[in-house]
Amino acid sequence: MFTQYFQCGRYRFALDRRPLVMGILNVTPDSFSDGGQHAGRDAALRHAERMIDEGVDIIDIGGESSRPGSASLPLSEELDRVLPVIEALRDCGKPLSIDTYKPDTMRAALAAGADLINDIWGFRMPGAIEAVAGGQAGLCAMHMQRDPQTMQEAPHYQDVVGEVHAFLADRVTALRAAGIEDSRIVLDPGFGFGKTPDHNLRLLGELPRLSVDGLPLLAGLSRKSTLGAILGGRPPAGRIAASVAAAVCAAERGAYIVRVHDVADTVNAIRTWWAIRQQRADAALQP
Ligand code: 9MG
Repeated sequence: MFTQYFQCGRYRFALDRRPLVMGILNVTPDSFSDGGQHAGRDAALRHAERMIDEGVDIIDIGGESSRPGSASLPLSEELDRVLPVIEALRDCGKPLSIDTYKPDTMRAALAAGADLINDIWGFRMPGAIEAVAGGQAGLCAMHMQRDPQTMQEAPHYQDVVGEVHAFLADRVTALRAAGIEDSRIVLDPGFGFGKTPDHNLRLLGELPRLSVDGLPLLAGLSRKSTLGAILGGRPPAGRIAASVAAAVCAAERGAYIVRVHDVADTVNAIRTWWAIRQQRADAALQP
């Protein structure tokens, strides 16, 4: 049961390496933090190239916004946005993640060359587990209370850490029941998905308790509103230092993947933190 590596499609990462930096590549005209500037294939590809130069480890491609209040995108539109980007980046040398909860998009993305399925619904949609069960793709199962349209309407928990952990344990059971190996699974508490700032800070503080059987954790706090709240209402573009600090805090608490907008700053911070932790300057240079 205990796994030593994370299988991410064509790539395999040791679990004792420095945390991986997942760069966000939104192919959505209404993205809350980049103002839609990467909409369209060519702009997305330029952004991906820049992230690769900056040292990204995984590229997370998303066609549908999941910001609070956002509505779902028709399947055909999601496919039109993400498939050309996956096809163009397939041989870029980095694992490609697809941010989707739709089983049909999962299948098409895997056929086009995606290495990881990042599902904010935690593979709860009918047919989602069946779509990903075969093969070697990594699977990120995230916690969300309610759905993106309603999740920030007074989120409530008796015990946020216990409830999120129980949810993640349930998803692990469902994935294992479909024959999926532990080495393919990553778990995510879903910062900002049906949580107040205090819920998010509690989850971050207690992150080590959220893993299930030592499975790796992904943390996504980049530019999120909790950081805006901490900074007295700063807009997303003013949350970069806070995002980097949150990524390092998450790494310190055991996150194996941090999902971020600001790749260069996060890679530098994570490498520096890792070198300090390893007490070896050359640790920062390792991939
Ligand atoms: C798509 N997306 C937006 N925020 C996210 C987060 O925190 N985790 C994961 N896995 N995906 C996210």
